Amino acid sequence: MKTRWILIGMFSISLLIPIRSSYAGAAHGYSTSSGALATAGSSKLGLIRGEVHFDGPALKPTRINMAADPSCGAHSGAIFTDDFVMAPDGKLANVLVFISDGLGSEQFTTPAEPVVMQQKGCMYKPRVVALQTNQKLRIMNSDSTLHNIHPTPQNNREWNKAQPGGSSIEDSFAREEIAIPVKCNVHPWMKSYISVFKHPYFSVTLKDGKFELPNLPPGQYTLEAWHERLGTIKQKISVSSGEVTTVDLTFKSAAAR
Ligand SMILES: [Cu+2]
Repeated sequence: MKTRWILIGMFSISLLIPIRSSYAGAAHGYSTSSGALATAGSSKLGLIRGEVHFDGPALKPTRINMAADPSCGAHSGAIFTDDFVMAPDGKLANVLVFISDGLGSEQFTTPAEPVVMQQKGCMYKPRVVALQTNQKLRIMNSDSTLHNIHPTPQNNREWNKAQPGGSSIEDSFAREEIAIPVKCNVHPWMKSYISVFKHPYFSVTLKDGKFELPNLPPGQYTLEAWHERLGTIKQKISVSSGEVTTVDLTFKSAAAR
């Protein structure tokens, strides 16, 4: 396969030799409950799998002072934001990886299961959240203190809900939008990002940097990766019938802020 490199500003993506292996879709445990089609005409579905890395020294996270609210709970030692979480080997967490182009007008079912985010120790867990349009987002308050969850979207209805300790609320977003900032009006250090997609082809990395986008119809796609301090990288990628395409993405330290 001929691969094309796209550089966007200071960011780059590296496609290490695309490795193809066969992929059996739902038959091998990739459920289609997310709404993706089980087949695309006579073609078998494909899978994109990879890891996200950062090529420089770890960025310094910001220190948080929670003294204003003692009921945020006992934290051992200094508290830092989780806006840059990297494993010692350079694998990067809290990266949103998604298909941004190539799906055409395909319609996808909204999953019945909610996506859950926690407020615990006056931090959002996870910090980077993704879900489908109109899918329920369940927000738990595991603390004894009052939180106030307040997403500030550009392309969706804004909502702002006070949440007493121990309570849980649900809401949703009707339109696609990447990285809606979320704040708590009570605790100024609390921050998270919610992304909303019309399709199920997205993933947020954990500390192992891994992502997987299963059940993709064969075709040409644009793959994007977003990190709150490193920006966005993009790449064209080709998915073949019944095959796994392996791609590793690397954020460059020059892009950091
Ligand atoms: Cu709060």
